[in-house]
Amino acid sequence: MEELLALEMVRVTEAAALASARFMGRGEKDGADAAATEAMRRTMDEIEFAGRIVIGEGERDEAPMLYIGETVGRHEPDAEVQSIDIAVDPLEGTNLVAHGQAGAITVLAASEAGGLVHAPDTYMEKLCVGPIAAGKVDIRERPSENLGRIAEALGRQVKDITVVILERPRHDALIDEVREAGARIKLIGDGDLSAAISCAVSGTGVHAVMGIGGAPEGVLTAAALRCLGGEIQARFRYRSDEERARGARMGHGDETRVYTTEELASGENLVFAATGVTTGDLLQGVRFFGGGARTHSLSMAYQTKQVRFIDTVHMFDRDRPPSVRL
Ligand code: VTB
Repeated sequence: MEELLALEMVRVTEAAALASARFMGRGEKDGADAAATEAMRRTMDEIEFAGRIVIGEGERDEAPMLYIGETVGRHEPDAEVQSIDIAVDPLEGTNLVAHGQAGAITVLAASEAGGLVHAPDTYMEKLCVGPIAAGKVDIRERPSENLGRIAEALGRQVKDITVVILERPRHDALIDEVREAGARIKLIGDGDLSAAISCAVSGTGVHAVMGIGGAPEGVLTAAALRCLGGEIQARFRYRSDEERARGARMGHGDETRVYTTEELASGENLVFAATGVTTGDLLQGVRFFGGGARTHSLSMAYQTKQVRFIDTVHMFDRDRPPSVRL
C-alpha cells in the first residue's frame, strides 16, 4: 500500500499547490483554499483506491468539499480494494498565500483504516522536536526545562536553539519565557505544521515548535514526524463548553491527557505528502514559467522508510513544452 500511495499522493498535493499558487498575493484566502481543495478532490478521484476523509475541510452537515466521512478515490463498486483513511490540509497557510508570504504548503496523510486520530476542529497545545531530541522532552514541564533538554540532546547551548511559535496574543507568556531562557525565536503568522516538519529535518535552522494551534494539523504533524523519527506531544485545548462537548463525543474529553506521536498517528502503514506553495524553510514554492511550472514536494512512507524530495516539472502544453532545466 505505502509504496504505491506515496508516489500517487504527491500528484494530489502537487495539483493542489499548482492551483492555489495562482492566488499568491491576490488577497483572496478563501479562493486559494477552494482552488487547493477542488484540485485535491479531482486528483484523488483519478487514483484507484477506496479512501475516506477522516480529517478534512469540515463536518458533513456544513457540506464542504472533502468533508469528514466523504469517500474519495476511483474503484469499481464490487472490486476488492483496501480502505484507506485520508487526512488533508489542502492549503496550510491560506493567509500566507493571500499575502504572498513564505511557508504555505499543501498536505495529505494516509493510513490503513483507523490509523489517524479523528480530531475535532479545535485547538491543541503542541511541543514538536526532531529525531535527536525525541524522547527527551515532556510537554508537562516548563518551556525553559524543555529548551534545556533539547539543547543538551543537540549538544548546544540554549542560546543556539531556535523555537518556532505562532505569533498570537495567546502566546505572550510563552514567548516571554522562551526569551528569558535565552533561546532564539522565529515568530510565524501561520503554519505550525510545516514548522514542525522542518524541526525534524536538519539544516532548516529550527529545532522546536511550541504553542497552541489547530488540532487537525496536530494529527498531520504526527504522521509526518513518525516518518521522520521526530516527536509531537499534544493536549487538546478547548475554548468553550461547546468545543469541550464536541471533543468529548469524539473521545477526547480529558484535557490533561498528553497524546503522543504514535497515538495521534498510530497507523502501521503511513504515507505523508506535502508540496510547497510559497517558498519556506523546507520546500520551494511553485515557480511558473511559459508553458509550465515546477513544484517541490516531500513524500514519505513509514514502513518503507523512505523520504523523497520530489522536484517536478509540469508541462501544461504539449505543443509548446517549456525547456526543462536542471
Ligand atoms: C492557524 C494556522 C496554523 O493553527 O493559526 C491555526 O496558522 C489556529 O490558530 O498553522 P488561529 O485560530 O489563532 O489562527 C494552524 O492551522 C495549525 O495548527
